[in-house]
Amino acid sequence: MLRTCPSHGAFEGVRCPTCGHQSRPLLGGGQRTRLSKFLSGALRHFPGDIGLEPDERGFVDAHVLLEVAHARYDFVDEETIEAVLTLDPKGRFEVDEEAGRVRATYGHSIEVDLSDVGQPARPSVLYHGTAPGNLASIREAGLVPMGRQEVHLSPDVETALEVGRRHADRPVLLRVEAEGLRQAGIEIRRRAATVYTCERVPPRFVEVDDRDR
Ligand code: HQG
Repeated sequence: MLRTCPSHGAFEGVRCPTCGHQSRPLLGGGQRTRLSKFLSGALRHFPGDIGLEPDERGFVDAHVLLEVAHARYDFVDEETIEAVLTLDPKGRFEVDEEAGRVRATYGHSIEVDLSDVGQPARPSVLYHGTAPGNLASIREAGLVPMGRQEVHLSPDVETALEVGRRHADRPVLLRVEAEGLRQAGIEIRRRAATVYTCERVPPRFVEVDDRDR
């Protein structure tokens, strides 16, 4: 649930982190999730279908985004959309307030230039959670972007397993030798706090991590 404080705006939790007031509810958990999924889909996968025109870096006009989201869900207004975009727990969205535009920071299937999102990173190891059924093919071809522009990797085991649970109840945990990947000339970028991406991971840098869990 998101709440909002008259003095300090939207916040997550029970009390305003700045003044401690409980203030009023803004958006229920279900509404927040629905809106976040719609915005992610709109910015990553189907902008053209709903009248959005992303520029080459994936930015769309914030007012047009508000209009299409409001047309979809009548609980959406300027305050609710801003709260969902700026308080996203994974940093899925980038809001450029000055220019009045918004983009997704990762996960795209549409072609976009994200070379200025996040920073190049030099982790030694990264993780990836996937469905057991994908394993044979990953052993052969490595990790490839499938429907997206890039391969998505996680900095820790828990996050990777959470990503993997979107695909299977008992996901397989893969360990990616990120250092070797970089030495092979494949750039890794940190797109958001728990999201790293690269163009592909050849099979020699992937191994199953079957630690007890
Ligand atoms: C698999 C979510 C067979 C790959 C998450 C994965 C992430 C292969 C699936 C972000 C393969 C693609 C992305 C190969 C890769 N053969 N299967 N050679 N190579 N795969 O959803 O990484 O919550 O496109 O293992 O948290 O699961 O939406 O990618 O299982 O950060 O913000 O092909 O999306 O973020 O699935 O998830 P996905 P993902 P949000």
